[in-house]
Amino acid sequence: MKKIILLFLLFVSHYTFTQEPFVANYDESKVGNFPLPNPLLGSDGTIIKTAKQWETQRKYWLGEYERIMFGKMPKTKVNQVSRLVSRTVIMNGKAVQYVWELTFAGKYKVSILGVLPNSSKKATVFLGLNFCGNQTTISDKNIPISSSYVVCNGENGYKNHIGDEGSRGLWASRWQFEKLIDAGLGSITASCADFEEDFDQGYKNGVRTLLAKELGLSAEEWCANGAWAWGLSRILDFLETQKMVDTKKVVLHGHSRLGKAALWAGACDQRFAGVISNESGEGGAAISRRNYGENLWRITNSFPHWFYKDYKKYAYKEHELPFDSHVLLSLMAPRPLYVSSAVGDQWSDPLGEFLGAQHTDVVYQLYHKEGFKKETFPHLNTPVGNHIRYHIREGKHDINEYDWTQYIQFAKDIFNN
Ligand code: GTR
Repeated sequence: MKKIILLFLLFVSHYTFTQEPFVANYDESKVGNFPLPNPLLGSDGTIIKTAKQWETQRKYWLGEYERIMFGKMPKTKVNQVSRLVSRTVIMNGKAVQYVWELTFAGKYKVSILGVLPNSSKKATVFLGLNFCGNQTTISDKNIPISSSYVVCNGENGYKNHIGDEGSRGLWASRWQFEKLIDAGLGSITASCADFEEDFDQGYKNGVRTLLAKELGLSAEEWCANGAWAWGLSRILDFLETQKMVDTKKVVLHGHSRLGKAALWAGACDQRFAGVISNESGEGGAAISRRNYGENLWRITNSFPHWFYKDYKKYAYKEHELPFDSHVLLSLMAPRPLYVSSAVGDQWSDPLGEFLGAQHTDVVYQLYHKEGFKKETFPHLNTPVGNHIRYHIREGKHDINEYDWTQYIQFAKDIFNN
């Protein structure tokens, strides 16, 4: 009987706690103190002093991120075969649109879209996942419509979270392909849902389940962000087999939840030449120890599948985390890093994102890369920094033409072309 009463009480307290409405703080005076862990502090208490020592230290941090936040990144390679599905000259001859199909372990299929300059020169490209299917990024009938469950719904083009003909080109403004092509740059994308559908049971149809045996990891040992990041690296593996992309010049990018995935991919895979986090917020570029906007409790309750199961234990105990977002961002060093925010997206904590980037400075300094320490939080629409760059633009949570204008400039600056 006692046991039953105890279980009942546990259930009630759990229910009451999770049902409590979350009220985000937007008052800077209530943010509190948030001393940050030193990325250079080694597990044996010594301070890392050289870039060489940092290579060992970054492995330590990767291990901590795997242990607490993202779970394991598979080490085993799975057989991967590609097939060209279509090649179409578009934009009045300026660009070539490719659709490829990747098959993993002879059974698991993913659709990749490439929009590249129509040139014999290897292209510098941006690589990022999309939310709602490749067909939403550009209106072209040659792009297969994704049949996966996506977060888009209730708008034209979706029924029960599945896209139809009406979804073609719906999110083209987030991709700005023609602008990239006019700048001599290309873009590669795939739907995040091809690796894992974005809901708490999505893992059952995704790589975490259907390739578990081949990858040697069970679904619970990692998370949706892990599956998405893994996918980004597999797309890079594929690009390395193609002659039209310069795989030394692949810049990772991601918006919002997919910005978190891009950061984890960039941390795990140093082949990516640069990384852009567009409004990645909590669990991405924003400092979790700051009580502002979305917090760790809220994100791990709303989206438990995004993170490894242990991450939620740090809800309201962020100060006990061995790291904060500046450590994740430091794992991009010495590569160029761009963090961006929007003033209408206070939920993502713009100042927290800026500070995340700023506190990577000690690590970038090890590589004698211009740090970000001297920068102060900028005015709207005024990018600051060089090798590490940041902007906050006007407008809402989105990735738009203004952002892409900056990212194009960033790519031109880092690759000198
Ligand atoms: C929100 C979530 C954010 C962000 C966003 C998005 O609901 O709280 O952390 O990831 O979704 O991906 O659009």
